[in-house]
Amino acid sequence: MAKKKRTLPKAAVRTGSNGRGHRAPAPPAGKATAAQRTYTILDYRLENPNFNLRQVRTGDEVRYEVQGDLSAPVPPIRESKYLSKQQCIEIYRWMLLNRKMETALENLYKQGKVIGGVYFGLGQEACSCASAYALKPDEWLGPMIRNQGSLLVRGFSARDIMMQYMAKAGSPTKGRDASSHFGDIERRNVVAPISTLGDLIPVLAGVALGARLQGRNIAVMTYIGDGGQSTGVTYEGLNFAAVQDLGLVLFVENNLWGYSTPADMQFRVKDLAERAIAYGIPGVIVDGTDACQVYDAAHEACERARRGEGPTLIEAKMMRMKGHAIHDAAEYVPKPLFEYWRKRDCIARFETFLVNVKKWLSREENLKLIEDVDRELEADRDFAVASPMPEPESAAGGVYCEAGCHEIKPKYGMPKAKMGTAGPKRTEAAVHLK
Ligand SMILES: Cc1ncc(C[n+]2csc(CCOP(=O)(O)OP(=O)(O)O)c2C)c(N)n1
Ligand SMILES: [Mg+2]
Repeated sequence: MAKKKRTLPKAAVRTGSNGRGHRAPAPPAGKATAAQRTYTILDYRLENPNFNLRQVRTGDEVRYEVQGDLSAPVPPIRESKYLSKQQCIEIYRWMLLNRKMETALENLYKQGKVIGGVYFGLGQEACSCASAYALKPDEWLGPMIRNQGSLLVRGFSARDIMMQYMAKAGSPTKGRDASSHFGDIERRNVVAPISTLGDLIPVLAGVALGARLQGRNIAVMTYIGDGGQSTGVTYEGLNFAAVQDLGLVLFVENNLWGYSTPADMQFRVKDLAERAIAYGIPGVIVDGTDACQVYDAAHEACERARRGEGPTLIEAKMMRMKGHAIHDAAEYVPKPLFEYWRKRDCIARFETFLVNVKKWLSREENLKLIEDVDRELEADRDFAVASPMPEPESAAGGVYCEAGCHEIKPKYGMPKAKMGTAGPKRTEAAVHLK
């Protein structure tokens, strides 16, 4: 297993990738001195991309150029330490369903059948599917908008997701909300995505705390982008999870863009996994286009969570292969960058791994599996298209929680808290203002 040692001063002297970089005085060449500490970031990748983006201004025009080497050969899939043949094939199937469902959604949008926009996780299917696959059914997931594959793994069908995008009466929110803004706290243990970036992190930490109060250490998983990780609430939520040893598995999905802002203009650390050092928790880097690496890191983080040892930050490096949403043609992305990452397509590489390298799927079995996914999807799409829109009279129902509309019960047992006998506690303010 590749281990990367990095001293903090070394990270601090990294020159900014777009020429704006700070230059702290370089430490003496050679070994770290006694005054320098060394931290370890586990790096599962089989390649270390060596390029960055530079902003170029010509008059009013701003564009980005890639600097560095884009010619490196495509790495193989790293064999999993934990996944069986059958589990690998299952993850591959989820990834296919994820991609094909999004292609179907794009077509539905172009036919005018979608209400609102469509968000894509193109190129990120390995990260969504293999991460959620590491959770147990009674653990919790908080997906973001690109993690539609995670929703499939947690038990939502492509039909649910397509109906949601079309605001149909039978969709998870019965036409009340658009895109992937839905969850299921009763059966599937999925917290709905929260638009304000980072807010899912303290919420999921709270879920882990709730489970602990009920006597269980569970793994809870959520995601944040390279852009969203800059928010204050990311720090607050992860720091809270760290000091409370809560089983949060945070995937930082570094897909190189936040809207049209390149990652190189979003942060100065070389790898976002380095942020883990400041929280006092493990930081791991994976190739987000390699399902086996994603699963292994997620599995190890979930096991740590179940042992009650606290959170893990996993940085998954990949590329957002479309614009922010369907309205965005991503013209600002340099074409060679797309070409580089297209060669690293997570599905094509996993397919090669399963069919040619491991020979766990014959060509015929693979074709049958793909046909099977197509058939499932077509049936779901036809059902979704034919299903009715909500009745206008129902619009005001189910928006606010009415008394008794749903009961929130402890999932794992009664909270282990003692009831006091001294009556209500006096507030601090009451004491001070006396
Ligand atoms: C706190 C907050 N700031 C800004 C936004 C607007 N916003 C929505 S998505 C987005 C870009 C997010 O980029 P990133 O976190 O890298 O995720 P990606 O879209 O690449 O998956 C922004 C700025 C928001 N939703 N919440
Ligand atoms: Mg991003």
